[in-house]
Amino acid sequence: MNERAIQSIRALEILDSRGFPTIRVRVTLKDGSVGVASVPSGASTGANEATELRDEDAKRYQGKGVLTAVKNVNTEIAALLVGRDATEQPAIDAAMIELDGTDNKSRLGANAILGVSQAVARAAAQSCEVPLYLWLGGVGAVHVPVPMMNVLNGGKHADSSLDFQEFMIMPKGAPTFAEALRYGSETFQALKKILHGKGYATSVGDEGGFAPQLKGGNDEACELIVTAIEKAGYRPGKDIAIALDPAASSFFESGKYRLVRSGQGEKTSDEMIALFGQWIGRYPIVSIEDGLAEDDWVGFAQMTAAMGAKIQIVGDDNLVTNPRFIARGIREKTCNAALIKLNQIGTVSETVDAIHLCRKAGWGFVISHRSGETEDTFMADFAVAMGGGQIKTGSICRSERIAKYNRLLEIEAELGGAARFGA
Ligand code: 2PG
Ligand code: MG
Repeated sequence: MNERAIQSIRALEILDSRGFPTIRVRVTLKDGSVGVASVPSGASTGANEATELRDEDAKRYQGKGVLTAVKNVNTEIAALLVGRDATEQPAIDAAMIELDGTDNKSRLGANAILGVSQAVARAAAQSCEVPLYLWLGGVGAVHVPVPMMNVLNGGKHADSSLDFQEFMIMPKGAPTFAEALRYGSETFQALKKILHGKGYATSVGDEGGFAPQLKGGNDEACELIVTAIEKAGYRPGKDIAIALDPAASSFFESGKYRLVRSGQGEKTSDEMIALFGQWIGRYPIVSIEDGLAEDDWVGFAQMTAAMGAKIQIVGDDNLVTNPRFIARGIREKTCNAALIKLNQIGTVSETVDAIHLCRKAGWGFVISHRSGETEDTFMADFAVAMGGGQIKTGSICRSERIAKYNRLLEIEAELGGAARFGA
């Protein structure tokens, strides 16, 4: 009898960090190993993401219940996979994709499928008595990523005066992950004091960054971050750089970028690129994700041609962790890096495929959380396993974000002298 065969699969409807339902899956193997995984959920989603199956029953959670996805796991998916060897991740993922039978996992739900995919990986790791990062990444999994910490929230993640969704600090000059986290935390606290001193609110948005009504809008956000870095005793650009995710699809309407909240008016694609060009001259920005809208492939290519040699141009909503769109992005020189979110594509194996494509093209990649998260830390192990050297998992507050950082601290300590910080 195969001890690593799947004995049971059970799903449960739980809540995410916004209080909306999501799915948790528990996989048990014959040998008693257990893998549990919870699936996150985005707010500023790309149109081509795999489908997050919601019940659309207005009587429960405003239609956002996931009981259908739970049922799909407990019935069809469990029937398919019970008895299968949990160490055969690619075959298990392929079987679920086939069972679903659609292009975007809309029949069974990407949330249902990913929950199982991740829980299977965890159960297999436990059965083999290795940590998850080692199971997924092998002995080369020693690179602990540099965090991009989202200290000011705007766009769809907060009612602040910021059109741009994420203003992040990246402590790339730190010697270790533990030190990077300290740099980030101290800068976050310095920023809080500065905001307070200026009479701005210090309440936080969905990803734990501050969400103030800055009078100077997006520009003031960058200026305040530079001041906070200095106040905390660090050198902007050297110790700590800035990364942005404007999530531009969220303010792109009828062919124009509408910077309504900050009062910066309407901009064309060219004008947005010019604005970013000025900003990278003025602020220590090293990475811009979704600086343009997901359908603006031409603009993206122009932006990459204009500044891709200087900074990282990351595609998120346009590439949706999908090898098909990433391949197009590589062909058309749309970006030079991809954001990687397991739930945009829906299985562990396909996410690994997406990353392989990036590597082959010489692209960077950033393992990312969603704005609706849970206490699950799968992505921390996954980031170390994939070795790309970058992770984006929110601010330095709110436990659903900190859980990932704490897991990375644990991994770095466990790796000891073998640990490498960054790529
Ligand atoms: C993003 C993500 C995560 P959401 O746009 O990169 O920060 O946001 O999960 O809302 O899509
Ligand atoms: Mg994004």
